Amino acid sequence: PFLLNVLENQKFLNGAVDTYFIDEHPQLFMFKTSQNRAQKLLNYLGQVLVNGPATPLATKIPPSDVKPYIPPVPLDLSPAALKRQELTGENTAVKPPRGYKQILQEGGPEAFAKAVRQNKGLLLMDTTFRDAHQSLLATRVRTHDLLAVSPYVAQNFSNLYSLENWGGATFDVALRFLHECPWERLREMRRLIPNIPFQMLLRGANAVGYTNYPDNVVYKFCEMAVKEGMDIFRVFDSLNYLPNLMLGMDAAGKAGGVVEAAISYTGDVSDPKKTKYDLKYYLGLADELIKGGTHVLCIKDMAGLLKPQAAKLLISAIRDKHPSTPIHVHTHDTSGAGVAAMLACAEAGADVVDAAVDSMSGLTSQPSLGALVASLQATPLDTGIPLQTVSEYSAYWEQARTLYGPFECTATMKSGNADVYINEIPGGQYTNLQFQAFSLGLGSQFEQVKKAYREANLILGDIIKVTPSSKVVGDLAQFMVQNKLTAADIEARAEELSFPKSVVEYLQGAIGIPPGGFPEPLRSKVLKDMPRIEGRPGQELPPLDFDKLKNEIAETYPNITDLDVMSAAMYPQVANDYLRIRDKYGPVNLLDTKTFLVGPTVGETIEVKIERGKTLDIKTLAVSDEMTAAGEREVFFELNGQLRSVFIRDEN
Ligand code: 3PY
Ligand code: ZN
Repeated sequence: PFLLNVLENQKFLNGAVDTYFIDEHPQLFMFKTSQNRAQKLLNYLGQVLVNGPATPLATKIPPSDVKPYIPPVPLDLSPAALKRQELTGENTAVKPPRGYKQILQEGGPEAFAKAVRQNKGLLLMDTTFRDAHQSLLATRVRTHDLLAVSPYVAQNFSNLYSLENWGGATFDVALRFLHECPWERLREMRRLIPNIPFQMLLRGANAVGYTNYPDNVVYKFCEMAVKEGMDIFRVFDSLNYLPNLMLGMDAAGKAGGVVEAAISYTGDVSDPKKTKYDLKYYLGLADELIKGGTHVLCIKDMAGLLKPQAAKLLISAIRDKHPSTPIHVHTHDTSGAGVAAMLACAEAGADVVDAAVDSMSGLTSQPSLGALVASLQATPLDTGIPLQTVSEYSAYWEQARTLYGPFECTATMKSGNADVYINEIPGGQYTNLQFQAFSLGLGSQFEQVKKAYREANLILGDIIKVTPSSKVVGDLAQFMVQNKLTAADIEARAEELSFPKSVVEYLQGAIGIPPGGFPEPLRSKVLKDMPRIEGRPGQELPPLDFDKLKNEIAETYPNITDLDVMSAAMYPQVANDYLRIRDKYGPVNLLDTKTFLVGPTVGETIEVKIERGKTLDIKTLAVSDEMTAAGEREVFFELNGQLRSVFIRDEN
């Protein structure tokens, strides 16, 4: 029968729908399966079979053959739901329990913050969908594997403060390496998890990039994120530079989001000898952020430097001074002291702490969710989450993680390392630097890089280190190791050395002004008469003309959406490559992870859910040994029982 689809539905077009709209009107989402898309996917499979992985793999560990067991959720067996199932082929879970998302929807950010503050037990943010895999698996976890367990999360974790599932490096990596749309990921997670607030990491004026954007880009980005389902914006600046922080906070707040302004933590407040970043510094910053209207205050310990004793001092001091502001603490477990530190935070008055599900926790990721839940059971801070539930969730990730062997940090990292208190390298960067050192075949180089990182930090003025300032320090450290330069060499030869671009730009003021100002005489020696940026870098930038950008891209890709345009505003080249690949290979995000990474196995059949209720069965039959005159190989498939073949240029 002819069915009108959603693009012709007035209610939908007016935006007057909630997340249940899709479930209640499945017929509106029936589009004709595009033969074209199936053909494009065959081209992708052929390409990987003939020429190898289309995305770079980092380790020698292959993706496992496992189909992760997905813990079941209770199904809705009402006649209406069964009808929906018949139409879409998709099982419908019962409506998940109410969560903080509903409190937010009904009362707005202030009511949400109040409810969080009034909660008796410790609340948790689950980082499994973002920071955990950013730290352990090079941010490579795909939408496919996130969505598979999303209904379980919605049913069983309704008392989470939030699920961190977007922002940070996920935006870039989704487009660049996974060839999938980060916006689509957000929208689909929202559809399956209507009850838990979603949280993202916003790099202040750097949004989800590595550079400053014009203000209108940051505002529009936040607006679009809220529209697609984002709730809480953890806003930080890599130098704790207030004007950048305030810009991000204002953008998140104006978009209707919960503002969670973050103080990036470095140094050690429990060490009286470390005076640059002392209690007074952090309390002053907390005052400013609260005065600036943050709904929740975050302590962002991106390297995992907040020792239990320091946590007690810092959190209780902020708690005393600001009794009504919720406090949320983020950390990494690099040293192994993460659980102890988060328990100390909870006892000192923090409302929320971050954790990753057990099988995705530890090392440079967040401390274990199960360990925290178990430690607080039957105490006044009980999280209310059953350990058995955590364990089922963890079992899913334990298996799903094996699909990402090619990005597994444990290929080189075997344990936590308390030397992070000396080098202060943030979690994600720690893993990256180790990978790089080992891939050069020089494990011992990592020791040198860590030492150089510490020196580079001091040369640059002992700065806060988190994206993008951490890259500046990392680049200088690599430069020192490669050129065998000591701190004394840098000082003596600053005028003649050709420093990495990021270092020069940092000294110019391109990412903001560090606490205590720029290091002199280094700055003057390096910059000489180069221009310097005074004040907030983004202030100088002319607004981006989105219409113009859209028209430019539409010349090549006529079907481009406003979301694609925003991706292009963030990452021009990366987004362009993504659009090219999408145009050529279709929805590769729908392939299972092993197939996506290393291609299908000859003789086997894979299932691809191309849309709700429509599945493609693709059997890979053979790759021809012969090459055509044009240098192509023919790859044979059976697509839903019909023989198909594609010609792929052999690039070997
Ligand atoms: C990011 O900016 O991606 C981070 O995770 C910083 O901690
Ligand atoms: Zn982090």
